Amino acid sequence: MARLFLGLDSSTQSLSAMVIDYDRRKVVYEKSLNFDRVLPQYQTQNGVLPNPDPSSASAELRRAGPLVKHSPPLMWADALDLLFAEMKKDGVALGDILAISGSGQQHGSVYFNHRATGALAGLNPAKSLVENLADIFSRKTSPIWMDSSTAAECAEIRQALGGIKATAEATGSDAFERFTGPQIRKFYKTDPDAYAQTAGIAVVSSFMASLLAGKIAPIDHGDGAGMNLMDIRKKTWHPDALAATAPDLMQKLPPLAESWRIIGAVSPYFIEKFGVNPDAQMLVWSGDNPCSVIGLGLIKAGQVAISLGTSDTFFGSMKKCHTDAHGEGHVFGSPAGYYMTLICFKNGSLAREKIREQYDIKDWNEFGKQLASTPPGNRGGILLPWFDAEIVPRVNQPGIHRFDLDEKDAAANCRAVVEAQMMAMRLHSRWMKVAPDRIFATGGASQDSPILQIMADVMNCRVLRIEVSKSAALGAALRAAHGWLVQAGERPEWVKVVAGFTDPIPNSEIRPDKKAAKLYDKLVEKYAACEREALKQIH
Ligand code: XUL
Repeated sequence: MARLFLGLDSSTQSLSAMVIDYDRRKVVYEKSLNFDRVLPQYQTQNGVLPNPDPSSASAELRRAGPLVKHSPPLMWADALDLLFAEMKKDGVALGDILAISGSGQQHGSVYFNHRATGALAGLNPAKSLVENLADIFSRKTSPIWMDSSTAAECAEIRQALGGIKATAEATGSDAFERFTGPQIRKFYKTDPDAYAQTAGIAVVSSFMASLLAGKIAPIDHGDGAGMNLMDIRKKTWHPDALAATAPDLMQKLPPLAESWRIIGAVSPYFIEKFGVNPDAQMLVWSGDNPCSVIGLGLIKAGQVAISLGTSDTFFGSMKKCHTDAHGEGHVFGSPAGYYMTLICFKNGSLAREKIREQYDIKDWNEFGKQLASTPPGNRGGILLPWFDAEIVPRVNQPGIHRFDLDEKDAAANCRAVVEAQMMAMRLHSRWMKVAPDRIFATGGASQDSPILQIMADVMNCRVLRIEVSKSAALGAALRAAHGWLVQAGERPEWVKVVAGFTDPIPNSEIRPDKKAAKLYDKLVEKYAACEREALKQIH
């Protein structure tokens, strides 16, 4: 019989399912439900509650400013019901699924009252999940990763822990607005009564796992590190971070667990209602980035992937834990063991598109031709493409800065935006101390070879393209397979688990041009000086 595993991905905008046939190395089913489209009654826009929204369920949101971004946790539960109903309708062999795991958007938090444990244990299949769970929340809406309203709380936590470097050393990251700890602190400060009524706090991944397992689920080391609450080295809750965040927090947090741990059986709700295999094992869920690390095949220390998407993301897999003293990058636990790093550059596609529009370049093919028509190093011209406030380096005032670059020269500006993005990645990933022998490139812009050539030259490293549009859901399914095999006593090696699912596209390798690479060794220093100069002007 086929060994089938289910991976779910609860992202900002949608809930997706992927079923893999492990022995055939094949994805056999994929489905994605877009929250705005299938659940319009929650009135979200791209999965997020519009703000301020007079009809919003929560007084907290009605008072909120534009930096607040929340979503309704009941919508996520509703989507889970719908997705299982779809899978049943589509004839997915739910009765043969051996294990289930999942991925959740990172940092978002869910607040339970004292009724949650009982309600989860007694889910009634004659009712919907929404009917079962309507009164288990002490906070109606959940702050998500897009929320940046906690600058004051970040400053307080950072100060209590001894500054940026010490906070990163302790928890894997500096205090970030979107991270769960600062969000919990803000809730405690602004609504102490509701905080006191809170019996348990989950992150999105552990919330979804709790629904499927019918009990409060642990948080894994990937998502625990996205909270500013976990000791990144000991992988236990950090007492000082908890004390800096809110009172009695320890009693409200679930245990931490390795992401290959089995939580238990699937709740009878899913077995009776949708025909899920009664012997299926529920694994701990993780965050979308830790799951993507598996879905991209980054299972060996030192491996690196770059995703060129709306924002550009630099992922690395790391054996020994180094944290970033400047507090720009993050260290999370990796589901493959060891650690993973993540650096998020906000001005990714956004900046490339802005330049394309500004110079009236009709498509990406034409953009690629402009790149090819200019020499590597751009004759020393540098552009800092901070069209939006940037995360790395921290730039809170958007602006475009040019050095030795003629604004009228379309081709030079196209090259400059891509070179700047690649040099920023090289510069700001130095703290990770990884020297990869190849980089996996993914995301929309990774289809353009001239962009990847610049990546290879700036990084002085081979670049291989990898086509994984649903890396988080795939990573979750592969984690389900791995956890099940561990439980079965098979001692699976990650290399074997991911083989055939995450292989690079054949013949996609791009090699660095040695002359160009030498030139960038120098130019990256000029780029760093330009960043320093611009930051001095801004701050
Ligand atoms: C990572 C982050 C985002 C979310 C998106 O730190 O905030 O990538 O995980 O879902």
